[in-house]
Amino acid sequence: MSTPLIWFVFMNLSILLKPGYCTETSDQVLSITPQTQEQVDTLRNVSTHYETVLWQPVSNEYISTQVQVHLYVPGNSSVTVKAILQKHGITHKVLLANPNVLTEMQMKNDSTDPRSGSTFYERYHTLEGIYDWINRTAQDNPRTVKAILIGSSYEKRPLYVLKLSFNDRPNRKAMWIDCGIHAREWISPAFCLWFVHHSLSFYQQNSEITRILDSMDVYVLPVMNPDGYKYTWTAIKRRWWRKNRSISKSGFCVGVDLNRNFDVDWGIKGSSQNPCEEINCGPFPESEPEAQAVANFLRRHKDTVQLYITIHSYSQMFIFPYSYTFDQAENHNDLLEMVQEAAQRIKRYYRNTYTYGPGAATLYPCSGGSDDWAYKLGIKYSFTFELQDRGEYGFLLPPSHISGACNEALLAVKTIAVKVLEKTQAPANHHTI
Ligand code: 0X9
Ligand code: ZN
Repeated sequence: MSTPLIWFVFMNLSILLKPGYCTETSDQVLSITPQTQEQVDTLRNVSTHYETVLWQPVSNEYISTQVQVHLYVPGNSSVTVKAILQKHGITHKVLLANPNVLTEMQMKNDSTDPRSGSTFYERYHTLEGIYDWINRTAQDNPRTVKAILIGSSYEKRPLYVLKLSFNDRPNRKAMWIDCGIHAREWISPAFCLWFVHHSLSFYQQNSEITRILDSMDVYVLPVMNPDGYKYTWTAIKRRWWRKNRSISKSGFCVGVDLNRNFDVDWGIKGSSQNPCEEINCGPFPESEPEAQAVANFLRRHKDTVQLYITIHSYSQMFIFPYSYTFDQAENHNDLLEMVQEAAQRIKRYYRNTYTYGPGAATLYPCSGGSDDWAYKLGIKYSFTFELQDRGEYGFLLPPSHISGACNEALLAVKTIAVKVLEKTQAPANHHTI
C-alpha cells in the first residue's frame, strides 16, 4: 500500500472513531414491542420529538404494552433514536433495513417495461396514470362503464367514480368500493383497478362475479384522496403522507385525515383537532371536499347502495361497525358471519390469515370513519378492509405482491357481496299462495 493511501485511511478512521461522531446510517423501519408503561412513554416521546414516522399504530396514543410498533427512522436520527431505546432497555428488530430501495422499486414500475413480466395491474401507478386508466376504461367499455364526476379535491383535482352496470333491469341494487382514502396505502388504489379489471374480464366467465354484476351496479372510486396520493409520489421523504393536503386555518400544518372527517361521533375518539397530527379530524364534519363528495353521492344513492366497502392497508383485517362505540351493530351476527367466511376462504385458497371483527374491539375505538357513517346512513353491510401485509413490508409492499394481495381482497369482496345478495334478494322460485 502506498504511503498517501495509508494516510488517507488512517485520517478517516480517526474521524470515524472520534467520540460523539455521528455516522449517517441508512433509513430503517424498526419493530418494537414495549413491555412496560415506562417503555410505552419513552416510545411515545421518541415518536413525537424525533424525526420519525409511526407506520403502526397510526398515532402514538394507541401505543401500549405488548403491541407491536413499526417505526420509520430516517438515517440522520438513527443513532440518537437507537441510543434512547438502548438506554431504556427497549429492544428492537430491524423490519426493513433499506426502505429506500423498496420505495424505488414501487415507483419504477409505472412505465411499461417490456422486460418485466408483470402486467399493468401488477404495478403501482402515478395519479396521472390512474386518471388515464379511468378515461381509457370508460372509453373502451361504453356500454358497461361510466365515469361519473362526483366532486373535486382540495387542490381541485377531479374525483371520478366508475359505475359498472351490466344490465338495465329496473330496481337494481348497488355496491360501493372506495380506495385511496389514505395516501400512503398504495395497495388500495391498486386494488380498485384490479377489481374493475377482473369484473370486465371475467363477467360471464367467473360464476360469482357474474352473479354479483347481474344483480348489482358497482360504484368504484379509485382514489378518494388524489392530492395526498400525488404528494406521496413526489419525493422519497413524502412517501409516508396519510392525510389530504388542505391547509389549516392557522396555516401552520397541512392535512385532514379523511377517515376522521365523516359525520359520525365526529372529533371524539381516536382523532385530534390538531391539524399537525396524523389523525386530524378537520375543523368540522365533512369540512373536506373529498369526504363531502363521497357523503353527498352516497346520500343520493342510499336507497340502492346495499354494500359499502372501503379499502386500506396494512394488517390483513376485515373490520365492520362500530368503531366509534363498543355497542354491537344491530346485524352484528350477519356482518361477523360474512367476514368470517371471507377469512376462511382466503385461508383455504391462499393460506393467509386475516383477523376480523367490529372496529372498536378489534382495532381501536375511533370516530368519524366512513364505514360507521355509511352504516348509520342505512347501508347495513359496511366494511373496512385492511389489505396485505402484516408488517413484513408494510406500506412498501413490492409490486410482485400486488396480485396476491388483490386476489385475496377480491375473494373477500365476492364472498361478502354474494352473501349480501342472499340476505337481501327474494328467493328465485318464491311462489305466493
Ligand atoms: O384508522 C383508520 O382510519 C383505519 N386504519 S388505517 O391503518 N388504514 O389508517 C381503520 C378504519 C376502521 N374504521 C373506523 N375507524 N371507523
Ligand atoms: Zn388507511
